[in-house]
Amino acid sequence: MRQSIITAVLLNALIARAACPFMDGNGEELKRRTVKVAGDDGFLDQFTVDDTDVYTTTDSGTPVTDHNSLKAGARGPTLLEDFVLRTKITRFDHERVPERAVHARGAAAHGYFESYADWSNVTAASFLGAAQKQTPVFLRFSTVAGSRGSADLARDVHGFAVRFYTDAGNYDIVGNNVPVFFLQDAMQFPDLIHAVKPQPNHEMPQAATAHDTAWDFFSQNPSTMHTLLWAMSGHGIPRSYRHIDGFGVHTFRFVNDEGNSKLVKYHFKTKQGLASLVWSEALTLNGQNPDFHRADLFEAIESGNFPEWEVGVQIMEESDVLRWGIDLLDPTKFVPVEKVPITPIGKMVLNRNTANYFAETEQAMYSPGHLVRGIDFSDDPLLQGRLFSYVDTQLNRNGGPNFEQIPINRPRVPVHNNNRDGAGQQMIPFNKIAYGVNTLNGGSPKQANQNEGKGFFTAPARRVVDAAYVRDISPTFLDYWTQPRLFFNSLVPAEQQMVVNAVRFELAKVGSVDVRKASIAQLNKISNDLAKRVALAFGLEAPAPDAKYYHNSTTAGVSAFRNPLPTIAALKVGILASTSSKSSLAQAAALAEALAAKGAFTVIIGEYIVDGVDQTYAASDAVHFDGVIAVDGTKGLFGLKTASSLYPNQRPASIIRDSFLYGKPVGVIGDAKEGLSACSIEAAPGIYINDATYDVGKIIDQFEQGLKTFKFLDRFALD
Ligand code: HDE
Repeated sequence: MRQSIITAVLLNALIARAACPFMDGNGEELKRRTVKVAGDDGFLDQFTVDDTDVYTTTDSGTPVTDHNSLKAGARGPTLLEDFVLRTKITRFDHERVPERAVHARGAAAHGYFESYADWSNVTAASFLGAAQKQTPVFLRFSTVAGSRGSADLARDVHGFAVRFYTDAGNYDIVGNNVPVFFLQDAMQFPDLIHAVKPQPNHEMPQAATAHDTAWDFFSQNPSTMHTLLWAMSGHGIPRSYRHIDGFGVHTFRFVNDEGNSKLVKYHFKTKQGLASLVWSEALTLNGQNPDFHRADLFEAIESGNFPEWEVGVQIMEESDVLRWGIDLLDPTKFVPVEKVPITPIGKMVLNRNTANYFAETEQAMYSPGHLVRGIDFSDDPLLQGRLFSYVDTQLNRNGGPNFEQIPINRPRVPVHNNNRDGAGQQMIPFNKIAYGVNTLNGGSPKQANQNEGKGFFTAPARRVVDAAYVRDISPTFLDYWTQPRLFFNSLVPAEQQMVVNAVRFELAKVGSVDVRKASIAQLNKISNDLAKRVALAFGLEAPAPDAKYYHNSTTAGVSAFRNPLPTIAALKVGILASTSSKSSLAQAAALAEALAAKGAFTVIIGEYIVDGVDQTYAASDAVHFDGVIAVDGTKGLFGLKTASSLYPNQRPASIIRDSFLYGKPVGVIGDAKEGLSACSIEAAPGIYINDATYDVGKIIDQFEQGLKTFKFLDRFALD
């Protein structure tokens, strides 16, 4: 069963385990792994429960047989007395907590951050205080608009929430996979979310901005334009969570022990490379495998392919706040790397899956207000609003104030203060003196200061200017179009086309012609080319240039398609074979082994499952793979007249055709060339045609390059 994945696992020699990670096999997966991985301080182990070889008990610990309720006679009524039944059913009735109001759908993993150096010259943050210092992290990825049960490939901005369990308290960077946000003021957040969530009359559409209210909001609130373009590009439909970057978005401060502060912006650069899917693939995947992203993350980590990010900061002076014609307090702008390069400060590795989704992922309660000494906020009005919202939302989700005591939320340091009681209090405060200032407990818990207790402190350089109270927006926030244009200019042409196509798709689902026109008017302020191409799809007159913000500048690092991937680790290759040909299965096995040696996952597909076949054609589709190779001996599968009851008509050919259409590498060996002919595919970049007397090494090298190219963009039409 799935030997190829096993091979990758064994090669990595990190976790010896059996078979597919989604199958419980011989029961090993049911137990929490005891092998310690780097950065795991074992803190959560004290809270884990192992149900192996024990008796069932009630919640209060009484052993019971709970398979039958207590009845008055075998066929009589169930008795109210049955406390076992009542508590079991009651517990079940209360299993759910409210899902997150936004970012409800997500997945998470544990890992560690390792500092590259002692950064105490710029920050007093202890987790950055020494080279190679490791700090446990918990990273949750998410989409924004969809509910908890929605599909992973919804086109959306992606959450990238990192908790550092530092030795000076928890520090959360609750970021996204794009460096900017839709809004500049927290006051508008409920409006944005009401507009993008399913419409209130019929609760449709789920997890999509392709509807009237979303685009009405976008077109009437131009601060959304920049993030909207990122979401419409490849960044909105990433290949996996492993293939996205993360950003802190807001400007924060680093403060050192002397009280000197710098402005900083966080970047988490994926070491797997940026990779994105195309929209038709995403649409199919949402039906075929709505768990595609969480499965990828889980499988990669289980097999020892630990995803990694380089963590960096753009470091700026306090006086730089308006220096580059952008206001660093405005979260709809990023600082181009040409202005301020990114200083790498450490690396972050995810190396451990959760043991329990609810206990860990669902109960993880992040907050930008989880801050540690050495770091400080900025006056970004969106950030300021977030500082209120997150705690409030946790109170709602958890039903009380003790959510910080849930294992996944507990800091790794002792908590001492005079906060008391509340639903679900887990601790037994020993001290009867729950107030300060006191004398009866020697003044304890004492107040830390900078020297004693290493207390948190606000950057001394922070100042408020003498100004009247206003409900207003800063004039330095008002250019909404220059940076989206910078982003659009910096994409490769096929990627620009993807943005055009995405907007065409979304606006096609918008019923209001006025909303369409208003949206195109906004796009026209960014780029006349973009606006004209969108207008074309709706038979609307091409708008005249609205050129005030037009420019030809570009910036590096924002395209998801410009660079080949550095690694093919944990990418998945479908190998099309035939159960009717022993030699085809042997060839498939040899290819699988060679690809596994390069870290790729492989799935050998056959008409039915026999030894050497991992999956049937009936359960396979091009969207499951990053590339496909059809081996010699499969010719008979591709002819138009070769219907089989074992799989839908033409499935083997459609895997090849769709892989081609989605821009994936396609290899054929020997008579599998028939598969290309059946789909009218001719020789082209990323199409690898090999004779029956093939050389495994050559095919694998070609195919590795193909996988790294990831998308062969010349297959997509431009207009
Ligand atoms: Fe959030 N956001 N947000 N947000 N956000 C939440 O908090 C909110 C914003 C982000 O994996 C909620 O615990 C307001 C920016 C992520 O658990 C809620 C505003 C950025 C996550 C909330 C913003 C984010 C959330 C819902 C504007 C990127 C998921 C559940 C003032 C920098 C965290 C929760 C996880 C979650 C409010 C804007 C990222 C309702 C009011 C900007 C990654 O409190």
